[in-house]
Formats: sequence, C-alpha cells, structure tokens
Amino acid sequence: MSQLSRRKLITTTLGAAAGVSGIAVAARSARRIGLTPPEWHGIYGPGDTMTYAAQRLLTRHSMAREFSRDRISKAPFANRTSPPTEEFKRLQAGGFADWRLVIGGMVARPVSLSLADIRSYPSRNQITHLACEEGWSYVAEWIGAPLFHVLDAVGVLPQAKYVVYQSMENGWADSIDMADALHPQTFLAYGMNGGELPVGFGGPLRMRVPRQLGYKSVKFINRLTVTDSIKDLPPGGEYSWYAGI
Ligand SMILES: Nc1nc2c(c(=O)[nH]1)N[C@H]1C(S)=C(S)[C@@H](COP(=O)(O)O)O[C@H]1N2
Ligand SMILES: [Mo]
Repeated sequence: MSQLSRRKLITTTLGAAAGVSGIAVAARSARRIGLTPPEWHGIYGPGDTMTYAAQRLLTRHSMAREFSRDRISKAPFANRTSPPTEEFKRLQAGGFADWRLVIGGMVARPVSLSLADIRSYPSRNQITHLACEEGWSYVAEWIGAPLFHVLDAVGVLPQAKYVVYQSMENGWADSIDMADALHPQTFLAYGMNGGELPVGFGGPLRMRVPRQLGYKSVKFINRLTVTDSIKDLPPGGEYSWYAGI
C-alpha cells in the first residue's frame, strides 16, 4: 500500500471512531483557529487529533531528508533580523559570553548552560531543508547538539510530554512533543554551513526541527521548559501547532 493510501486509511479509520459529528466540530474549529494540537486551549477538534495521530503512527521514526553538500543553497533566504532589544545587543556585543540557555520545568536537574557548555555535548551535522509556510525554502548544513543528549543530561521526568522553547525575541515561543524532542534530527543548532550560526539565522542558538515547517525552528532561543501540558501557552496566531512535513 502506498504511503498516501495508508495515511488515508488510518485517517478514515480514526474518523469513523471519532464519529461524524466530531468531524464537523473539527472542521469548524479548524476554520476558525487553524488546526490546534491535542489539548491546546481545550478547543482541539478530533480532526487535528486525527491528523496528528495519523502522522505520528506513520512517521514517528521517520527521518527528514538529508542532502549532499553540493545541494546547500548558495544564498539562503533569512529574515535577517535580530531581536531589537537592549539585552540582545548587550549579549551580542560581548560575543555571547554572558548568554545562557536556561532549562527547567519537569527535569531532575535544572541548569543554565553557556554556549561552551552546549558545544561540549556530542556535536552533529545535518544538511536539511528549511521550508517556510509562505513558500520559500533553502537547504543548509546545521551543526548542533541533538536535543535528546541535553534532555538526557537534565533528566526528563516520566510525566513530561512537551518541550517548550522560548526566544529572546518577543512573542516567539513554540513547543514540540517528546517524539520530536527526542528525535535524532532535532537540534539545538549553534553552527551553520561550517561556521557559527549567524545572528541573521537565529544565532547564537536556534531550535532546528527539520520534520516540521520553518516556523517551528525558533531563532534566538534562551529557555527550554519541559512540561506535561501546553494548554496555557499563548495562542500561535494563524499557525497550527503541529506542522509536520
Ligand atoms: N525568533 C524568531 N524565530 C523564527 C522566526 C522569527 O521571525 N523570529 N521566523 C520563523 C519562520 S516563519 C521561519 S520560516 C524560519 C525562517 O528561518 P530563517 O530566518 O533562517 O530563514 O524561522 C522561524 N523562526
Ligand atoms: Mo515561515
């Protein structure tokens, strides 16, 4: 069976289980607020749960495509902005020596890590595609610490379900479930195309989630919170929480 028809079958089967009225509710809420994740703001529709569940059943262990070095984009598009805050400018002026990544929430050992600390974790590279929902995309090499190494070191508590990541840029925060947080291609990225991660591309540290759309790869992150619920997070505007590609 093809991937597509398997997906259809699973969605249809889950649809039958959720019932026709559930689908109508899902369609309405999907139109109104965009697809929402399970238990986000308590108004999730079965449709989103189905999409999410079908994706998860099919792709839990799948890998985002990796490219050869000659496919790296020559002029990758970046929004090329840095957070316009005094705090960011001060940290940047100091070469990010005073910058820290604070990790807390449902972890056994909360920590505050410098860039040197993060670089001391096993370093990995991936050449993957960053696709914006607006249509443009580029291929780049990302260098960083797989998030699972860092989570392993801080000791994620058994009841944890999500990792929330916050940017130094006002209003930018997002979250992923544990399946994505522990996925080998989910990186805390501090390098790009052989060098340091430029500020224009989210330096000193960005989340890289290559199995989801570009907006999940939040730039300038400085806080990770491990949690069992994301229903109190601020709404994500027109973006859906799960952006699997
Ligand atoms: N802090 C922050 N992170 C962000 C964004 C942003 O504006 N601010 N844009 C997002 C979107 S919509 C996309 S497509 C990618 C763009 O990544 P790029 O700037 O490397 O091209 O970053 C994501 N992460
Ligand atoms: Mo985007």
